Amino acid sequence: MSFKVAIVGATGNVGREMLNILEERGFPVSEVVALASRRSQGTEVSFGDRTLKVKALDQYDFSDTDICIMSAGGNVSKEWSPKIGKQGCVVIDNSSAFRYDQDVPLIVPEVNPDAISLFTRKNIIANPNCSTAQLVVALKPLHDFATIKRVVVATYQSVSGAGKEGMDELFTQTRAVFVADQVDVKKFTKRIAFNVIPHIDVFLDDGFTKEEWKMVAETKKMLDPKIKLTATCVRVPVFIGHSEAVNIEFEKPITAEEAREILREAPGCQVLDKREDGGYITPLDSAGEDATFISRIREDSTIDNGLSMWIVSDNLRKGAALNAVQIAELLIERGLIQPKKKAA
Ligand code: 11C
Repeated sequence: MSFKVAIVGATGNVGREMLNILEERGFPVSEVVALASRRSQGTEVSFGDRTLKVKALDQYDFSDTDICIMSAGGNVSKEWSPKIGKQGCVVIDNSSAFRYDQDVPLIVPEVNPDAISLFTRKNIIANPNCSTAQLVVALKPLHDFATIKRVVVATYQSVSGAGKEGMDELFTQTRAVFVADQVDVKKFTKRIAFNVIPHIDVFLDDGFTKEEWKMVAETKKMLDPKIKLTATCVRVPVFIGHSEAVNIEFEKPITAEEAREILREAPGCQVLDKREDGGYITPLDSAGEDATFISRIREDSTIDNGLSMWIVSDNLRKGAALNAVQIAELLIERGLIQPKKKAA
């Protein structure tokens, strides 16, 4: 059984990673179609050892396509996902456009796989924000053991979360600091090279940013609406890999050693926690990896049943492309999708 898969936003950071991951994991494809805006039509992207020519999204007919994985931003998704879904093609959307819609499941397969069956309402499944995806992968097994009451998280998010332009800006500014008089600021609100910026996405009325709000809303939707969470999201001059310093208050007692053991066995998690020089994960180490890495697990004696830890993952993979492909795999595993075209 194999499926016709379309990738929308195939020329972007996440779109290219989606193509890599489909190939790496041997996803059962009968055909892969790379789509983007008309501006990118004809651009070449790689799928394994094949080269795909990008086609224009607005000229493509989805009626014989089984799965569409979208990574083209919220506005494109708002316009196109419902139309594609109505053509009987299941949309897995990486944008925030439908994440908070109660008729659209928001899925991290290690966390809430059973919620996926709801997708039939709109034929759309949402992929979470990268900073939430890695957080809930690590929180879920701990919540099952000791019930989380409250989470305080500070993120250290790489520039690739802001797309190729974000990566280009870090590169260009870093070089300009050494070789040019002028350092231009375009994508971010202040210089990112040799700096950190406590601002991701737009400001909301209460002083939090939308990125911070997303972490709250998405954790509640996927893991447990009773969990209280507060976040400070910060952009750092790192190309790939989001890091998070996390403090968790539980209802029941849990020791650092118990947490370490639980996380060692948990799907999608990898514990790297030696209390010695270099015995922890950094974003650089996480780039290109699938796991959510957990380090620096320790008891917080300033609260009852408290733990602190450091969680890092490749934001383009588990935070985006890998999770989207895992959702497609889950649809197949559960028999929730059949190819429109039967193999000859
Ligand atoms: C960032 N987390 O690092 C964002 C990117 O809602 O899917 C992803 C935004 C989203 O800038």
